Amino acid sequence: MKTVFSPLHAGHADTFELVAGELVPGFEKPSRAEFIRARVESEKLGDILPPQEHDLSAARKVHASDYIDFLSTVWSQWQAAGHTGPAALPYVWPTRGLRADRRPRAIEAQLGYYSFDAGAPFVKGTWEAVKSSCDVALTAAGLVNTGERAAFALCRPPGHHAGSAFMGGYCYINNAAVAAQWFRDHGAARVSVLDIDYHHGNGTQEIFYSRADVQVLNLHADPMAEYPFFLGHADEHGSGAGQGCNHNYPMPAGTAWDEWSLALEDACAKIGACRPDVVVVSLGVDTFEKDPISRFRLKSSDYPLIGKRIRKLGLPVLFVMEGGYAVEEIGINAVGVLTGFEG
Ligand code: Q9C
Ligand code: ZN
Repeated sequence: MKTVFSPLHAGHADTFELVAGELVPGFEKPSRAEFIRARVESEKLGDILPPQEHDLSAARKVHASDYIDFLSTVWSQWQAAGHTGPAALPYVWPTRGLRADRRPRAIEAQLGYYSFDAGAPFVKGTWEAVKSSCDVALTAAGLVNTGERAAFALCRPPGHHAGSAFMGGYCYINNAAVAAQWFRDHGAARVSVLDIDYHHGNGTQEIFYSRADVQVLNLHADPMAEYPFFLGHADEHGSGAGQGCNHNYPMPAGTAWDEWSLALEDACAKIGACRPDVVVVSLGVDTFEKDPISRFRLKSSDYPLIGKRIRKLGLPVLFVMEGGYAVEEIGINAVGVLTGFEG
């Protein structure tokens, strides 16, 4: 299997996030991608290719155009405002009782307008990394569309929390959603997105919620207890034409392979029934027992079994990297899925 990877991810570095009332170094850090790349090499998974540059038209098909314009100008606006803090972060949101029908000029306000949390910090190299991550997904999608059985988009930053017009949870552009839409625009009648990251992929769900041409399946921690809290319940099945095309599998803290694999089995049966032309896997490995911010208990030996089950679908697959914060083992676990797929 070929991997697409961009060194530009490394510019998105030295970020910060709020944990228990304290501003701490971000868990979503450059070494994540470097450990995965090193494991792709040592396991001889296949060639590692740079992304081809794409214009932003593919991203604008799932994201609002003004949101993409915002992302590409945050850092320059932040600097023009004279701010000197280490990262641009929102601190005010147009929630219930406030007006979201007007977008203030101030960059502080725009950061809140286009986000649902303070979990998507901007630093100098963030936009270039975000853009390259999207290029990585589109380039790997192109490999699948030209006949590769599967490809690995080693995306960083991740994407599945980003919605049509909001960032959050370390995510800016929804790489998996952009790729799914790209497949639709390049010959696929139906696409399934299988999201196995520990956190519910609220952005992907929001983007495709009313559509019948993109099925979305999410295996994740119960939002009653875990981030992103405000979406991801089992009764969210889609709306309008998309009714019945969204499937959530919320699971409690402590979930291990025995229970998790039953959800995977059910999701795979639903993918089979949908008969998509291609599957996009949002590949998070923060389900790992030693993940520092998560509470599932998958073991390293479980990840190849995930790949093996996905292989059994008998469909072309694009793997898109999402979360996973146990940096020492992130390569073993992510590449474990891919080698399990290869058999
Ligand atoms: N800072 C992905 O795995 N956690 N995003 C907030 C307090 C947010 C995870 C905890 C987790 C976001 C792609
Ligand atoms: Zn996650």
